[in-house]
Amino acid sequence: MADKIVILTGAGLSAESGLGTFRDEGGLWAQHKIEDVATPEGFQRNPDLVHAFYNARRKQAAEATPNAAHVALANLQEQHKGEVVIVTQNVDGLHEAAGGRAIHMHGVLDGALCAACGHRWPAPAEMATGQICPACSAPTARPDIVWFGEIPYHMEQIADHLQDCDLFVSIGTSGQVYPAAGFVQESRMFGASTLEINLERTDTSGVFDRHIVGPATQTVPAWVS
Ligand code: BV8
Repeated sequence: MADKIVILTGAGLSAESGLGTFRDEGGLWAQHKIEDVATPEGFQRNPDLVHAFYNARRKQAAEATPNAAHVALANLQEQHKGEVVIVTQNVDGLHEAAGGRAIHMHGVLDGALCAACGHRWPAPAEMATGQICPACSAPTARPDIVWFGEIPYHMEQIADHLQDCDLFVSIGTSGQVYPAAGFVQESRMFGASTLEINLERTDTSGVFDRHIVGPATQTVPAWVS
């Protein structure tokens, strides 16, 4: 197994924990238009709808348990002699629930953010329009989620990891959302070998050196062992 590994995870990793993916049949985006629930404009237009969307997902995530793939990745972080960095697009907190640690580039469902002063605090189970920020008292609480058109978190830290990893692994992501979808190319530029683990081939499969196809709860433990 390579020395330093960077692993990008997406919604497919949590699918077998019962959490919906975005672009699969009947996925989250089939039920809602992206621009209505995952953009700052959508939040401005209809904050009640966006809070309802994230309240439902926060409740579902709180009731979900990590699956064998999350546990296998946490074990890899524990046991691998080199460094294992997980960068996740997921906001469900299941990497931590499995005992792992991840860089959350798209935010977290259990976080609240003040749109006025930038203060962050643990989100209540139900967020609502006009909720007061505990730091500046403005009625500007929003989910601490990175929406389309917003800059993902920790991008400099992620770029550093991509530059010095030996192996880049993408697990359970369709590779359609940037900048995450570009990480494979970035790591290749610095000499990393690349592996895609996914239920099926994706639009970016051609860029990867290797592929393992199948459900994450089978493919990830097998790859880690
Ligand atoms: C940015 C919020 C600039 C969190 C999300 C035009 C206008 C504005 C922007 C753009 C534009 N054109 C392009 C852009 C950039 C845009 C973008 O990429 N758009 C796409 C649609 C073209 N990106 C942005 O706006 C980003 N910001 O670019 O800022 C910038 C950037 C860098 C530096 C400076 C400035 C912000 C992107 C973040 C948006 N927020 N969601 C939430 O609600 O959860 S994105 C959303 O998609 C989720 O975060 C999700 O994680 C992410 C990716 O989806 P996937 O995880 O891949 O899920 P998906 O359903 O697609 O695929 C699941 C896969 O799993 C499938 O392949 C399936 O086969 C597989 N699978 C299923 N079951 C299993 C499985 N695999 C294994 N086992 C199973 N059992």
